[in-house]
Amino acid sequence: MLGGAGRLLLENRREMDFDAVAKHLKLHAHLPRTFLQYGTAGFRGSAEFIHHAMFRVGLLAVLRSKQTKSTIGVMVTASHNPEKDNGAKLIDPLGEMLAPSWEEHATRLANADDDKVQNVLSDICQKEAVDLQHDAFIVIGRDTRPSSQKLSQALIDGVSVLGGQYHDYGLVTTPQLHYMVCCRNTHENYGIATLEGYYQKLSKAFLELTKQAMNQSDTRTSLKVDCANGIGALKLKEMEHYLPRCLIMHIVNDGSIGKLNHLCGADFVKVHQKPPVGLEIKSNEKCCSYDGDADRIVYYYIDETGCFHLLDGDKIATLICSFLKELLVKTGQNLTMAVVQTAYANGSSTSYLEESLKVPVHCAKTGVKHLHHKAKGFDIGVYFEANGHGTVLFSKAAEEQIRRQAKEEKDNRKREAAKMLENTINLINQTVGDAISDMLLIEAILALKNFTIQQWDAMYTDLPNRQLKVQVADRQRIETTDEERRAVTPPKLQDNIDELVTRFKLARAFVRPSGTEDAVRVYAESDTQENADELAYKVSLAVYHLAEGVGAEPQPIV
Ligand code: G16
Repeated sequence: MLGGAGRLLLENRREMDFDAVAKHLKLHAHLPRTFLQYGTAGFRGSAEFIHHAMFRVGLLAVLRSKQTKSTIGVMVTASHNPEKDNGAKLIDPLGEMLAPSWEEHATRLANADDDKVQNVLSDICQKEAVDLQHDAFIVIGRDTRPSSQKLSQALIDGVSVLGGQYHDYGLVTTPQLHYMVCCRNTHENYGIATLEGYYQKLSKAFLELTKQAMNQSDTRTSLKVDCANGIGALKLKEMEHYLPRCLIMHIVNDGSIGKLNHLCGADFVKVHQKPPVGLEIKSNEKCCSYDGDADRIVYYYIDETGCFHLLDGDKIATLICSFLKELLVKTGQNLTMAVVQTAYANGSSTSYLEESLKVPVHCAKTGVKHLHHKAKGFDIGVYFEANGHGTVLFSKAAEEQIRRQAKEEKDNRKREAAKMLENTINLINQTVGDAISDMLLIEAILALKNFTIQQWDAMYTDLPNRQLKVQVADRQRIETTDEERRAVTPPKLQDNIDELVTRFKLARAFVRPSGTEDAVRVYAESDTQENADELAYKVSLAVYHLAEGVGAEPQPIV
């Protein structure tokens, strides 16, 4: 007599059409030259070498969907990476990033030899108690990379060969696909699972929230938006018609001429601390940049002296926190609020949040999945990476409490504040960082506070900082601990960094292997830009020498 697990195995064997899988595997053959890791945000690599992985992601998505009995999403994108790269991000039922145990399955499946794929699939089914008799439904989206359509086809092939049903949303931003997944799995409680539904939900919340500030006929705010020549441009243009005229947006780097992420976009602006090409910037003009799949945003301006000012994820978190805190005080609600940052957070932002705003700050490893997870532990969890990727999470109980107060509160002042909080909740994409939704929230807050970008910037002063990349033979040789703030291997590296840091004022530095690029990232901050640059340079030299650097030795920053 077979037990539950044995019976499931037998039924699964009957359900899985191994012959069809084998036939299709030949069409999407594995090129054994590259090892693919499901990294910080999914698979990333040169588009020519990931075709087989996309087919296998399709297979995996079906298993995950059957196991969770929910719709699963797959976004074809390599986000901030160069145009020649591509990749996939899997989206779990509530619009969150894929669960860590499944990341391991994804890596194993992507790297298995063709003749081992069936074993890996059976093994996953057994370990995760996947019942293949369940239906599977996958939603698919892609960014504007030239390779995305073909890779998305390989993905669909993988879904179909295991009998999964799918809906292809075509060109969408990553956060839009996260939104669709969440809508579908909450019976559209979260929103309507169409682009129209997304635009209407966000624009309605924006209009309601800013009613008070934008009703004054002379209130106009203008913003230059660099869309990194990516999908964000197409989607923002679609959304423009839903937004009030007083929000004047000039969309640049819309993909009509430039190359995706090339000398533009949020990552370029953050790392190089200068404006993107393609954007003419006059002094004190408010500008922002999205990344290639529009899940990150940073703001910036140039002052009268020509000095560039970046308002990154840390500044965004601070602005949002101060706004939410003021509203909470007005409502009289006693809800816990915390901020989650990573090691990249500027030291000044952490001090400001803790000392001036009195909001507790927690540190997580790089990768929104880690921040998201920590932020879920509070009534209101604000999480932002310094690179501009982040959002705000409201616990179910907090959300219900706020919505109830917005409806039933007798005190006018408190009710109005609760309504504003309710509209803030509706405006935020709680599934993941979303450049469009974050931008609208920031614009709403600035309008309501009657703040210019300069006033926002003046909330606190960033410590000068520098980020660099070092090429090494094997970046996995760098192992870290303490939320990536300390290196454990190679030996002596951390001692070296510690010693270097003592030579500079207000200094801090750390190194970590990137999970999206073949490089080791170096971060340093200090009292002056020269010192931050010098410290970053010296730390990169240490990495280069102790972790088998390849190519030319790092050079001083001039
Ligand atoms: C992804 C992740 C982010 C992470 C970034 C860089 O962003 O979603 O959480 O900060 O990669 O990661 P790493 O330093 O490991 O390369 P995106 O916008 O590229 O998807």
